[in-house]
Amino acid sequence: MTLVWTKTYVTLVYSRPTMKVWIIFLLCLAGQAFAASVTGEEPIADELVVEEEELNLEDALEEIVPEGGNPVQVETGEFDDVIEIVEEDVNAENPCLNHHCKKGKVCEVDEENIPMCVCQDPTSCPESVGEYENVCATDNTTYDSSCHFFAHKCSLEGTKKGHKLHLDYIGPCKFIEPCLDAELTEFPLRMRDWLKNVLVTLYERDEENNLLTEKQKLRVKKIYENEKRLQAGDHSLDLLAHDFEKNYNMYIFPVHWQFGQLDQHPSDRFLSHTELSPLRAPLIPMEHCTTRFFEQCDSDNDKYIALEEWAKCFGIKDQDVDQDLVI
Ligand SMILES: [Ca+2]
Ligand SMILES: [Ca+2]
Repeated sequence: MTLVWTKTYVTLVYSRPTMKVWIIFLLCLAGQAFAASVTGEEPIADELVVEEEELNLEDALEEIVPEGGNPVQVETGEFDDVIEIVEEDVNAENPCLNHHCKKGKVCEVDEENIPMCVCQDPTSCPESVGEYENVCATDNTTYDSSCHFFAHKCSLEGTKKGHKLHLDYIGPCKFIEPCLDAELTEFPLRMRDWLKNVLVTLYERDEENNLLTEKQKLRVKKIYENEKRLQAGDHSLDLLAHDFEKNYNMYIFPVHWQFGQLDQHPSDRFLSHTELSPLRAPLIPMEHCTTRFFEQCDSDNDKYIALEEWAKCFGIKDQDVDQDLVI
């Protein structure tokens, strides 16, 4: 029952244009960590290294994160199947040039040369080149790529079935073992520690990259200094639990921070299924408690995770939930 808390960050980059999905998987999995086995299976890092490029965090951030951007929020729009932006047509010859359609749709012009978004034909999606492009949807069906999935979802638009259909996780559908109660209890413990590690690492590497805002840096500075005082090495879950109590304050900001990274479409202090996807989708195949965790997080069962619900899931006390920390 020992977790290996190394700081090896594995960054998975799905670089095909079709899937500009970026799962910047900062899910370092805190190096074999977050997803490290409590049951003795192989560290997930091994599973992660498919045929994709493995980059170190620094390289990946330089390549992917726009200046001033935050890696965890990068390209979350890929999962956003709600927003439709229609910009003014500035090109008379090709009205579709600046007419953006949501995922699953493509632009076509009607008889009067007016652009409109229509469902994409799945056969027009680029062929997937590997399993890592597959996605598993909530209908337990494997789709070749997210393009294929969203095209299919579009074809069901207006139906109950279509409304309920979501991208569940990255990769082909597979058997995900049931999450036991004891494992569910450990999950947030490991996750909040992982969030803290991600923040500390961003802070450490922030000098040139501008990965955090000044406000965020101020918050993380304290955590970073505390972190330095803690001994590096292997930590048992017991120790982590003890550590959490002792260093409770260290976890308050990282939990709020992650919420803010996800709460973008719209930023309303509620996380929809779509907003959670950038975190959930890559995590589910590696962490079998992910789905159950997020389900129970939505304690009032309204399909949205409110900031208060989120904080509670990670053991943050009511009095420490602070909207101002979502920065
Ligand atoms: Ca939201
Ligand atoms: Ca809720």
